[in-house]
Amino acid sequence: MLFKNPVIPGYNPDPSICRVGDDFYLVNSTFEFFPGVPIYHSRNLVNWELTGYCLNRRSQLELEGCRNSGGIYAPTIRHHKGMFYMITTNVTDKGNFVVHTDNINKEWSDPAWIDQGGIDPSLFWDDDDCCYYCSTGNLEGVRGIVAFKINPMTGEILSDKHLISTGCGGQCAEGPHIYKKDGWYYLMIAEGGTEYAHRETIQRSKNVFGPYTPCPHNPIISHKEYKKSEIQATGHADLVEDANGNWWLVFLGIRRFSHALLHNLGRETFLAPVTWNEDGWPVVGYNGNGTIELVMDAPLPGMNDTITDDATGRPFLHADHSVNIDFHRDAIDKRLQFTRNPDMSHYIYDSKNGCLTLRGTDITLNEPGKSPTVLSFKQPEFTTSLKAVLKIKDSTAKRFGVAAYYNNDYHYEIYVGSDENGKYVGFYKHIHDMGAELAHIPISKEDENLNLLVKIDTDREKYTFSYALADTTNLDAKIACHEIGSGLNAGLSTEGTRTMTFTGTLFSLFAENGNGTFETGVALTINPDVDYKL
Ligand code: 6LW
Repeated sequence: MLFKNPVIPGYNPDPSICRVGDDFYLVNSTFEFFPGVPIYHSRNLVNWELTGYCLNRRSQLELEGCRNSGGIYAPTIRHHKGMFYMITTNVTDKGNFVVHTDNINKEWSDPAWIDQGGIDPSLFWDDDDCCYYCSTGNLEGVRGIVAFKINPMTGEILSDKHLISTGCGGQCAEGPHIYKKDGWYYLMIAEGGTEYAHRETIQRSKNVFGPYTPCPHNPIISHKEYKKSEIQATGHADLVEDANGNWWLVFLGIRRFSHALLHNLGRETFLAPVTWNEDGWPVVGYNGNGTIELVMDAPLPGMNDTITDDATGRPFLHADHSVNIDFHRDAIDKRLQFTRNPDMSHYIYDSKNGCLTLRGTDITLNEPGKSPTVLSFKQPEFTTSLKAVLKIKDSTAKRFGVAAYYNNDYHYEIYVGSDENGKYVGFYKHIHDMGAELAHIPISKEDENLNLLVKIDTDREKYTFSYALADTTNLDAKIACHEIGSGLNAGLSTEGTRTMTFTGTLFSLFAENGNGTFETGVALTINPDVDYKL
């Protein structure tokens, strides 16, 4: 069955996966965004639904003063004897912690903090039900992967700490996971750092604390020598076996939007089939060299209900990554996340009338380390069209609108502005420490009774912003829009950020210094990707 990577596109890094019966659950890191650690569910590993978050209370996730890309680093999700566990790191709070629940669709526990530094914690249960912890760490001055026995409910350390690996030759050994198969303990880790040298290696031992022997064909996945591929920086992986006995690897990767070594969609979640060779070592994909492709063919599990043949007549399991946020639904769409901990009094959701009013404060999009009034969802593809409707009448905000938003240093936005001369349509770009309003189009008193229909069209080069003044709340209204400005993908790319960041571009509804109301919802369609030569 053919499928297309990434299977969870857009800023969904550091994936970890577990299986319960025919159900797969996958989590990602979320850094300064709240709620934290999304839970995606699937039965075929290609169609994924966001069902909720592990960390949806401030008592679980304190992000006060969190720097850009601080907060929640890589998580691990595991299931053992009826209990789900998620272990991760809040680098802005007290470090490594574990939460648990016996119902993944209900609340998770408050954190059990673990007295171990480092990042990328993981859990492994042995056949005797003993639970082991591993993460990056520093033992007696040696950096590497640290492991010990743990009580996964309380975080209590139950054994000495062991340095079980310093990696298989790469720098930055991280993202460790331990598995047991055919009597061997397998230790899989990411090396090389999460950029273009990223790769995944595996080792094995007859003892959980080692010594471990490296796989002869390490790295098991790497694109660091596959420069012509659009996919780069593959690594930070997790292994899972499906109910049919087939094995799979989920891992992060990036997609370059052009020949340049730049990416704006963030690190995304990819999938590849795994087979075990006659020597008991995993082989990822089928290129024979640890590389993968955007479209792959593999024996997918579960209900393959959305199958259409591709141009050559081969069965292809498609996934729909369009986004339709409807303000008439009972609760705010789960895909909308806040920047750091929100003051919920600033978000007035009116499902009866199908509108969302944002109460802007003096914290603007440019403000570092704070929680502006903003709600964001992840940009899933290069070629998209977004539509939203802003209610001009009765708005009091100095600015409210829609942004292509990476963080407070990098964003482009179209908005209804208000100044001493009245209301206007504005377009603003902010990159590094430079920001400017590049369009300021007055709205007449009469037109203030109309709504502002805004559009953002994206491709592999730029974000194009346009608008129309219209007496409609219909997102599909066929109304000619006027282009007001554009901004390059390069200005919102991770490689261009002035501090090391790990996130990706979002589409964001925001308000500053007063209220602004959005009507109906937000629609994002995915357009055909152009033929491009990297
Ligand atoms: C993640 C770690 C990493 O926890 O980046 O560079 C961190 N490697 O594996 C954030 O994704």
